[in-house]
Amino acid sequence: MDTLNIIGQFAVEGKVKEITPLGEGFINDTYIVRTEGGAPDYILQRKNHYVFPDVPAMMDNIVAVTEHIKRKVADPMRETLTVVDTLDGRHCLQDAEGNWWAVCILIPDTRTYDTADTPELCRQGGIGIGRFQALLSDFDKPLAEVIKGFHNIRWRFTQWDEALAADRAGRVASLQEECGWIEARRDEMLDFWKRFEDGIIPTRVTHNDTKLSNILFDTRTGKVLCAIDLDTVMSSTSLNDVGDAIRSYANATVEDDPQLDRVRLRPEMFEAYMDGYLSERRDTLSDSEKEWLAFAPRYITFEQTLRFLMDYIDGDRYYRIHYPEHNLVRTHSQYRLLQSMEGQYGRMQDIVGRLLEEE
Ligand code: GN1
Ligand code: MG
Repeated sequence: MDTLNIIGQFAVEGKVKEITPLGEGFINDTYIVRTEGGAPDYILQRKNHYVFPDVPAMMDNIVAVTEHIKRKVADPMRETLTVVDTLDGRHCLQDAEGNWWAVCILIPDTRTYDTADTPELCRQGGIGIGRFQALLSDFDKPLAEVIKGFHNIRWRFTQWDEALAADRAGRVASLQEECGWIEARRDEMLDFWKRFEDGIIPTRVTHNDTKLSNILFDTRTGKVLCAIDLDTVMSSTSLNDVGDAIRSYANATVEDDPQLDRVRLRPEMFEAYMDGYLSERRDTLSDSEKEWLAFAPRYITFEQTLRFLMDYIDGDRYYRIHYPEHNLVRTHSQYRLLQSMEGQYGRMQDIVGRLLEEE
């Protein structure tokens, strides 16, 4: 694939100097495009159209949301992403092989993190997502559902039941213990989700992939700048954004650590994240959202355990793997984190309760 040819079809400034792969997404392929002179550098992405069946609709979501944010912030070129259109004015491009490509401006003097080493970093991350949600609280255009039932556990259980019945990779028989972890929590998780379906927990514009590495920090101030990777921006519950963030910020290790004694929820990181989040959202959360805040990390960590295990059962079709048992290792590691959250649930509820009382 000729990335130089692809970038040439977008309305970028300056002459391209080099194009290098960036990072390790599970889903998309990402490149940094460096240009000569004073022109900006860019991020070029090949969007995974198996995961995102309608890439143009996804890009319409991203443009609508980023334009809304730009109208409200002090520094619109740094406080959200800027999508670069093609020369003929589209938000993405399909190449001859059917791949979809999109470009945005690389925001200079920024960095991301893979693990949170300090409570201050967690607090900043909480501010980042809290602010993101707050900036979009008056967004009223419909958003496309870019991935059906993304954080909808009822839909995930439908997929799960199908995956077990199909047993595509012939692995189910050897996974009885792991399947039991999922089944034991089915009712509890559906019970939570029903509150969202019934409208008790409100629908909001949410990011849906709030792990630490999707937040950009300003290297000059050390403060949070904005949420990136807006592929999954959709209408859902705010709680999922908090839960997914805690899943990564508060874990003492990476999400696929095979050494399970390193996996645990760090309450001080949970507290710091919640403190930052609530500083932006305290006044706008509904009572039902407040009530379920401490449960949210359990919900998303459960869902992630299910998704990793389901992909292993399916024969590793969704997540990029780096070794044959990778999805099973991810499953065990996420399950250990879930157990750690369950064990500390009372403490997590106390922390949230205390923070909500503070002004
Ligand atoms: C995927 O590719 P990435 O890192 O943005 C996934 C998330 C998972 C995450 C697990 C669209 O995100 O939902 O939480 O992997 N994104 C999609 O690390 O499925
Ligand atoms: Mg993502």
